[in-house]
Amino acid sequence: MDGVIANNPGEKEFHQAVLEVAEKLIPFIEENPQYSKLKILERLVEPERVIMFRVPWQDDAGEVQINKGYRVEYNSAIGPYKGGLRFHPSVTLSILKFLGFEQILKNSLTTLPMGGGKGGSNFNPKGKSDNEIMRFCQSFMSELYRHIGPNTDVPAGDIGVGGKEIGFLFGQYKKLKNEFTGILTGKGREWGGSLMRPEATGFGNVYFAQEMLATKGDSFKGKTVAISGFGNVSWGAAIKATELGGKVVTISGPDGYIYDPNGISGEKIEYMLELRATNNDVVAPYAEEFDVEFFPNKRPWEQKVDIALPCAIQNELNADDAKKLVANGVMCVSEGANMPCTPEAIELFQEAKILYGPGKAANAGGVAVSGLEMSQNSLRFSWTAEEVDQKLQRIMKDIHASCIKYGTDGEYTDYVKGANIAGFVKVADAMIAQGLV
Ligand code: NDP
Ligand code: 2IT
Repeated sequence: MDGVIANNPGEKEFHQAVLEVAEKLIPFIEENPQYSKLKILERLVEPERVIMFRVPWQDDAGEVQINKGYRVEYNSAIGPYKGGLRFHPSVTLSILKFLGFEQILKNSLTTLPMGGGKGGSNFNPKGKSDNEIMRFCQSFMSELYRHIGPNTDVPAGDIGVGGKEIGFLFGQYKKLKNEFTGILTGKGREWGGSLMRPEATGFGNVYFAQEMLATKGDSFKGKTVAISGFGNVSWGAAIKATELGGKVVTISGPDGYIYDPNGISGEKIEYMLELRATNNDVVAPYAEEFDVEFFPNKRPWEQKVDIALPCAIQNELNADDAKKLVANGVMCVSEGANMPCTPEAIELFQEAKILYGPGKAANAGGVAVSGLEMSQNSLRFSWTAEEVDQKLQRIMKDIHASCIKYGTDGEYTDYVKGANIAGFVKVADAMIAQGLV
């Protein structure tokens, strides 16, 4: 860790992500000296390539705006670089390196041939018109296009990048290259997208939680569920948790959270899509629309629930939140977002021996269906929604089984340890086989 901190000064989110992995991996590496001898972990923390570029664009008032653009091509040992693009004002190199590093192990866990990468911009979509978003996306792709390709690097969505942005990015790539290829995933279903990709992360997260609950002979039926965020992942999680008999009582935004004691289901879930499409960054209008309570500047974790699904952003659930959840008898926490729980919160969950699924395992369903989209594009074929959903369920079961295999000690499964070791072994063995490159 001293080396990582010295070589990547000030990148605190990146340090946090590496520490979480290193803590669990180092004892395993010590027992398997082929990994330490060839310095696999030391090589893994260093991205293969980092691209940083200028993104100039013009707003509706004719003013010139300049943002930073990035793509971290982290590791290609088991497949082309793969991972989302995040457009959010908080984006820095540290955030994208933490996400790219996690993505290597997550993609390995999916069982599909995908390396790890992540990119994005500090562009703030809040309050922007569709024309502004389009001009921004075109400018972003005018540089990115030369670094990506269906066998090189295949970006997708993340915070602030959904179907609309993927469309604008794809259109610009196609125009510059004169090629219709599967260069991005999360495309529209009419032009090469996979059915179920929008739902995949949230559904996958609930499938993973369902597997964890099954180890205790339990399920979502009759359980109360707190979800944070109101974006793509939260939406999918709310649909599936409700379908399996759970009652979702919260969603949240940067402005606070709403508590709906009757459960967020049916048209209320569809309303989340409207909220997201306004680009307004708030969840409060839900409270007015459905006459429920809004808690400004608070997080949903203070409510008494059986299951918590953090689906918004990194470090959104800290030790105080974890204490409240545990005191209120939470039995399962499954991360839809990447690194939403702080290290102190994770420790509290594990001490209390509750079921805790880390993002790299629990939210891998999104990138897994992206991998299936790549396969469909290569085949020039498309599977039905049922076929994709079945494959997704199979993959989430397999990821859960890998976590059990590497993370169980006696009665308790440490899913963090399980996910980190299982994800690492495949990448490490591929790196050894491919020599010092
Ligand atoms: P979206 O942009 O669709 O949604 C993110 C949501 O969270 C937005 O509504 C956002 O509002 C809100 N949000 C931001 N900050 C906070 C906060 N502090 N408290 C509460 N809500 C907040 O993104 P996604 O749903 O795609 O991504 C959510 C998380 O899931 C991210 O951590 C992402 O990395 C992860 N993830 C996404 C996958 C995908 O396929 N999309 C796959 C795997 C993981 P606003 O944007 O207005 O700030
Ligand atoms: O964090 C993630 O796994 C994603 N944002 C999805 C990446 C992808 O390539 O689908």
